[in-house]
Amino acid sequence: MMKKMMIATTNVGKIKEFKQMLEPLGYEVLSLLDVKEPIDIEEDGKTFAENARIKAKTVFDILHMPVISDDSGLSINHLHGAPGVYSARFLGKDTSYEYKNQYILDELKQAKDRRCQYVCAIAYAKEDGSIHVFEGVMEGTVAFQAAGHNGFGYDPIFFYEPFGRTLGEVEEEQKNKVSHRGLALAKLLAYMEDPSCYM
Ligand code: ITT
Repeated sequence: MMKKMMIATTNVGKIKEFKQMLEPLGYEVLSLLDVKEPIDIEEDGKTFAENARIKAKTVFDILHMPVISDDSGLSINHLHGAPGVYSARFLGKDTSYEYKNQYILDELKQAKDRRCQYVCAIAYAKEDGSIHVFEGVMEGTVAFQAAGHNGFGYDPIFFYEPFGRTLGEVEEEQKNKVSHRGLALAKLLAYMEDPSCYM
């Protein structure tokens, strides 16, 4: 029987990546888009880990089933770590990423330091209600121009040196192997297999 896993997100880009990573391992991936009543989550944490915990706990308390949540974002050195935990809300939640990405490119026109990081905190609410958080970081640079239509969000301007391309230009499978989300999820899967490995 397939094991059900609720991903506490409505972000279709995240849902697609979790499906790609978890379905081959025998999980049936559900998301908040499959839940009838919308669940309102107040993301008022100051860190990715805090927000991931808030999302997992809110959804666990309502659905009473194992939950994985993801809080993630892009931190840009030249912008002193922004947009960071505000990545989804940066310049307005409904503003297009075409606009957000162009804004960042313009801000970094004269920048000497183009380094940036994708950070992902995954929180896992277990059946007993305990919550465990795992983090992954991916180092990159802000590209000089947007390229590619794969992935989501800031991927067209996230240049990953080892690939020599932006994440908008690579297949999702390739991204998942090295991404902040892929790394955090790998830690969670190792924990699920052997909880003593994180004691
Ligand atoms: P949920 O809270 O429903 O999960 P959200 O999009 O609001 O969805 P976050 O608060 O965690 O989620 O914000 C994450 C934002 O960070 C996301 O909307 C993108 O702007 C950016 N981001 C995170 N991971 C990304 C990735 O792999 N590729 C591109 N952008 C990413």
